[in-house]
Amino acid sequence: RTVRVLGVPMDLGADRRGVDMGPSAIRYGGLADQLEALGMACVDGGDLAVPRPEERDPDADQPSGGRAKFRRETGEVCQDVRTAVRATIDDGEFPLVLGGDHSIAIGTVAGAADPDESLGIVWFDAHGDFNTPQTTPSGNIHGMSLAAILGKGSFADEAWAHTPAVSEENVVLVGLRDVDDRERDLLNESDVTAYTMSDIDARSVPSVVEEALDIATDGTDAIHVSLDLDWLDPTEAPGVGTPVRGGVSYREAHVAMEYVAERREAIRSMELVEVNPILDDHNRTAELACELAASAFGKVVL
Ligand code: DIR
Ligand code: MN
Ligand code: MN
Ligand code: MN
Repeated sequence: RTVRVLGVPMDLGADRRGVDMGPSAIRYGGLADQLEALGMACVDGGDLAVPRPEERDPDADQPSGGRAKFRRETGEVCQDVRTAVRATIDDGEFPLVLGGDHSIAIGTVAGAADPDESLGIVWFDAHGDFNTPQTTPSGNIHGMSLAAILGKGSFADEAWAHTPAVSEENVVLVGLRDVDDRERDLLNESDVTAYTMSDIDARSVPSVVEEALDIATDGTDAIHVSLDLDWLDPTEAPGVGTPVRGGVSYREAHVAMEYVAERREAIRSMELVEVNPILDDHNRTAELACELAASAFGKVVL
């Protein structure tokens, strides 16, 4: 299989932190070498153009009764991501999208979801990313991207955001430990399945991840895997936009990706997001992202 790497140096979806440098850091971390060592062909599609936040007004063009900073620019970038991901799939290649903040998932999923099919999602994250412009405490779209995909709040009226091919019943969050109050209500009212770190403590990563993959693949044509590096504990992944203590360990992350690899026939697209080189320790978080991608594509010891 040929993997096409698509960089999206996006940092409009959160207060400016340095995740726009994530695609470079992940490339320096040895992504292509890791994938080629598995016998995969790896082509680099380069980076998409993303406007600089300094040259735009975050509060232009806001939804009624809510706030979504850089809404217009985020919509434009996500439409470009959608086009690039769709073209990659149409060419018979596998899209591996490098962030950038997690708002880019709105575009990745829109590109991966064929409108005539159904797409499941497994979303590894410390956060729910389930705010809407009406519930958000920050106005940052990276904390809203999953809600946007599912058409929550005013995203229901935004064609670039809402992807009807994704049903809540086939969406699974894994690793939660930081959820806002109104976000929690929205998540609890939804049909999304959410596994917290407490669930992982009680049941172990293999059991939770296997169940998550069962739910995402149940009756769907394909699945998308979204990996926010803040899913891991900051001791392993310090270089992320919004670190939160109490995440999964190095080994737990690898074993999770090994379970993902067992379903790789069902996986249509994957993304690695929120790597922040400014907070990193000698690029180790980006290197870890490359290693985890290799595990997800089937790297085994023996
Ligand atoms: C917070 C932070 N829930 C927000 N979200 C983050 O701004 O909506 N998502 N960091 O990745
Ligand atoms: Mn996220
Ligand atoms: Mn589409
Ligand atoms: Mn996160």
